[in-house]
Amino acid sequence: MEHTITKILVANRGEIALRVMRTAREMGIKTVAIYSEADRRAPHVMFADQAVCIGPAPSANSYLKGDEIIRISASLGVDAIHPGYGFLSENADFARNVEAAGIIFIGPRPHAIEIMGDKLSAKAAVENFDVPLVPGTEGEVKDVSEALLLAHDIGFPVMIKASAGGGGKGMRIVHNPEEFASQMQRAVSEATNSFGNGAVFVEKYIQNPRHIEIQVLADEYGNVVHLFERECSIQRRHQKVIEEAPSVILTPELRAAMGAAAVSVAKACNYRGAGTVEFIFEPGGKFYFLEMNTRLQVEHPVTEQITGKDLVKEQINIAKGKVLSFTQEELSIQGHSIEVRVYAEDAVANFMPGTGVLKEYRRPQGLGVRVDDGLEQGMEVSIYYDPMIAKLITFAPTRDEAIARMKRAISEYRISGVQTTLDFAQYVMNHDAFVSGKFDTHFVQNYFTPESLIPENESLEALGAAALVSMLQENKASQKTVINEKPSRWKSNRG
Ligand code: MV4
Repeated sequence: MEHTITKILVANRGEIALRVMRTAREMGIKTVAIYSEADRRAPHVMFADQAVCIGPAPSANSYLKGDEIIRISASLGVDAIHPGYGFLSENADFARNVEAAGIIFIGPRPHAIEIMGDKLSAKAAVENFDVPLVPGTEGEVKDVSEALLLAHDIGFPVMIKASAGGGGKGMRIVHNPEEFASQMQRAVSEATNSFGNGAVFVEKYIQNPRHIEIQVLADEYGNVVHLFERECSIQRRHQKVIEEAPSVILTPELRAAMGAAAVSVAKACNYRGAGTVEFIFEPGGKFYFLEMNTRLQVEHPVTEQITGKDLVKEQINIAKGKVLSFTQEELSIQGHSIEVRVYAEDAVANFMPGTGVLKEYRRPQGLGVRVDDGLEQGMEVSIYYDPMIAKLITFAPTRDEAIARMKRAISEYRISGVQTTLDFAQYVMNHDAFVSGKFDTHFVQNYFTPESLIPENESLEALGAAALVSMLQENKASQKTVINEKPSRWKSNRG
């Protein structure tokens, strides 16, 4: 059945709210923004056709007030709610309440959100669908000595994972049998405290994997396609920092096999909408399903660049009840795309989040450069929300050209008032391991130290600790200066 959508409320803020509204407008759909008191003048509010303040800055009092958002939607004649990512996007109860109010939830069915929200139920769901799983326990392990026997069978090192965890939360690596019992006890109590669900399971620990995910789209009628992979191995403490598509490591055969596995995962939970199936990829070419993210992801633009598809438009058309307008065979990869997440963090100070006013904010432009952001010059990066300021995306015919374009775009970006991770991203773009494509999820840990961002002729050894301190202070002070002189290589975007 087809539904009409003439007005969408975007239950989110920042770059993703703007991203969704842009497509809605292109489709002739009216937009409603919700905003917190801290976001009164935010670009997503200015862009929307209507905007409603829903409370004070803390998310719990504003962007997470699901029932309030539904009430506002009903009162404004909203046909559909787009949740973006984060906040309410993977909340099955919210999705259920939206639909119960007679409003379309632009996303999967609540049932699929629930199944994929729990790792054990996700594994159980895909069991009969020919999806490769990391060797491990059949389901939950409760008895420690029984679990230890299973761990021996699996072979050390193993990983203990909380079923209710996700995105790296509630995981423990166990290298030898002696530490197994204590680690398992800690894992269970941690899971109980953090998630209210102490269920854990054990898997073989894959030592040096790459993190590769597949974008899928599914319509109401069981048609499912994949839009190839995103390489997300460059991350720090489970926070992705640089993503790209396609991955240098995949052959057409592996790509087709991972794509087919991802489609199977979607079919296993009767998926609808846009979703992402996460895999770990072992050196040698084996890959294993980890989890499915039942939302539009931060890094979706790189997929849009290489496929030419607007993923938000596809989401909306699926929500309208339309049949997918293309088949798998009609999809192909054109060119290469890289995304750098620009965080208000100080990479030199262990990526400490910073706050402050964007004194100067000038985006790079030009061929093959896309900036998805949600702030303007003069606005404040506050403590209340995610420190991601922007996503800088480049697109070019080849990977080398996409890297060159990214280096150019980073050097063109002007941000002062807050420290950003742009210089860190430039470091990665220049690193042999990144350029050659020979990297894994340990890239940051293996290659990055604060000294990486200090020009070679001023290395730590040469400077001594006292000199380093004064140099860092100088660096801080330079935040307040207008850039007109040519700063040194790595400092160029630090102030
Ligand atoms: C793993 C793994 C290795 N072996 N599971 C990380 C996030 C969550 N989706 C699952 N994750 C992983 N699960 C097994 N059996 C490696 C990761 C992993 C990772 C682990 C440590 C440090 C960085 C990582 C980055 C991506 C994935």
